Amino acid sequence: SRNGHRLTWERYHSLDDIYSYLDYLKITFPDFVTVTDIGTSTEGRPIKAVRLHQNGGRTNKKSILIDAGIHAREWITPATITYMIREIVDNPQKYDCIMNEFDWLFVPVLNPDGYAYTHSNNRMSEVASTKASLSCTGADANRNFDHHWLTGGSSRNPCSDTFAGSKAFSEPESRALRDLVLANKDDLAMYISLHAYSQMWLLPWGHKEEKPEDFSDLYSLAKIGSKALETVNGASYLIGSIPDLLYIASGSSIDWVKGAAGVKYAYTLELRDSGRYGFLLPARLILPSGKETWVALHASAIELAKR
Ligand code: ING
Repeated sequence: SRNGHRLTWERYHSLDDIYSYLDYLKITFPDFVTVTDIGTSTEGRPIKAVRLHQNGGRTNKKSILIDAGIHAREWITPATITYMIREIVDNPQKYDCIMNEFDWLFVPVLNPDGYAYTHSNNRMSEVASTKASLSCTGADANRNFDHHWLTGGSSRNPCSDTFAGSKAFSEPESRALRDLVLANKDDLAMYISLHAYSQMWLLPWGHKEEKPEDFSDLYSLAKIGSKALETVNGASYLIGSIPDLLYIASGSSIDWVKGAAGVKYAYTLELRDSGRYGFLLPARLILPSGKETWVALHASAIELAKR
């Protein structure tokens, strides 16, 4: 195409389109973009990570890690994450300051099997690691992490949408994220897992109602991010712990990243909308979502650099 890639942010794209975009980035911005395979999905698809960095690589910089698409049907999350990548690579001067502070690591589709499956078969499949609850195959990777695994809000039943897996880290998707985090453990300043929907900025813990002792630090940073987000299109986000705003959920990525890997700032963003369209968010809302989410994360990164 005219741009050298097929992504438009005007409709939801296939996994192939998203992965070709990552190849395009690698070729077009070799000094600025590194793309790596961080694992292989249950059905054999690569799980890819993108690192945006200045001066051709890692120095002693801190990193910010953002993932999307752990849940198959939450299509706005890969669309939003690729929007943010494009915003940075297309405006390097504008983001020189924040790129000077942090490397940005993105996992655009943590669950490629599920994403592909919701494009070809069942749009509403939630299941994380493989195909669908129809055949009772596949676990919820966001219940499969080894921090208080299977201690509430997840299921032993392989036919459940919240099946925790046969054991902690039974799924290659959760292992891929685990290994990426461990490989960057000492550098990670913040981790954000993108979900949909509800318009919430969620804080740990998921497995219990009790708050971490640094909850107020996490809360104040979330407040800065969500305020910035609201300035873009007026969308409002609730901020709070997972049980306070939703439900108890054990074995999630943010609980493991904070509780086991020790990354202080670990969040989940539930992107648009607040329920009108839910998972079937119209594609015309990709751009508003991308813009406001990026403004929010950019503002929180600027604040984080001061802490
Ligand atoms: N939401 C998340 C879920 O996996 C969540 C909420 C986030 C739970 C972080 C635990 C930890 O249930 C969606 N929309 O799936």
